[in-house]
Amino acid sequence: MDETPILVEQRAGYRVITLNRPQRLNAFTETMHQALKRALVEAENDPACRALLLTGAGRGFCAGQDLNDRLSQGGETPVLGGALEAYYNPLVRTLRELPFPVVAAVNGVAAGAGANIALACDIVLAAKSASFVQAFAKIGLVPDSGGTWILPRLIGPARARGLALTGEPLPAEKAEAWGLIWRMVDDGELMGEAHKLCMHFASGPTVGLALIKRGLDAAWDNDLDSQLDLEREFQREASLTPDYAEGVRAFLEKRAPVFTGRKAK
Ligand code: T3D
Repeated sequence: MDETPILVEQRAGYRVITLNRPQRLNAFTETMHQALKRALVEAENDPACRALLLTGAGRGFCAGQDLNDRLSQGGETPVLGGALEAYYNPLVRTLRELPFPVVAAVNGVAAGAGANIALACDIVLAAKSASFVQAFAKIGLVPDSGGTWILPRLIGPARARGLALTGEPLPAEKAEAWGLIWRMVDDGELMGEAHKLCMHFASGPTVGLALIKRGLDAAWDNDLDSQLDLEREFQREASLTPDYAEGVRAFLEKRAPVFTGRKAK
């Protein structure tokens, strides 16, 4: 079943990574983590890659950790700190830090770490039939993969607590209404919309977009003064890119800009 736990497709200017263990709703195994890690490193090292689309095969997005690998064996209970350190935490950090936008196309249920990995992406599009489940409490665990950090920031402490403590599924429509995700779309439109967004980003001012990601992430912890300083630095960096010059020229010439995504010389 695990021969190709991750599918990678190269498109013009972006890559599509599909979690591919549909029989288990794309739950994570170690092999799948390793394959995903390789795919992300390759995407990051490819200068032609200017956006990433992450989705799931079959009827689910991802059901988190594959619990078959967590059955206690011979009375030995698995201790999980190591798996977070080795796989889940680096994955979330990588998704946040990739120097281009990451779009999650949540095609079905996203549960446990699967929900929080989706929420770690820059833009979350969800099919109408999708749902987000903080399944952890149902098996005696705590939200991981950044869940305890991102949920209260996105939807406020009361809703974050409700979702985390009950493990109740949150349908896509409500997720959109609560501000957990960017947009819900009809099931049949999900992949088309996700590709459209990636194509847009693939011809965008990539360095500027990467700085936007970093600026917004830093803002969670900064006071206004520090954030203003950071904006000054990032704006200086963005203004040195050829895309800024092109953006201004295109505006004044009343035409669409042609961004290359190149760094400043
Ligand atoms: O361990 C560590 O390294 C620490 C890190 C932990 C991170 C985590 O993610 S912990 C949380 C793990 N995930 C869960 O607890 C979710 C478990 N799954 C579910 O609660 C439900 O499957 C869903 C709510 C996601 C979907 O429900 P439903 O009714 O749509 O589907 P289903 O029938 O339950 O699942 C379909 C199949 O996928 C089924 O297999 P079967 O019976 O057809 O052979 C089911 O067993 C399998 N499946 C779903 N989730 C998992 C799974 N198999 C293994 N692990 C799973 N997580």
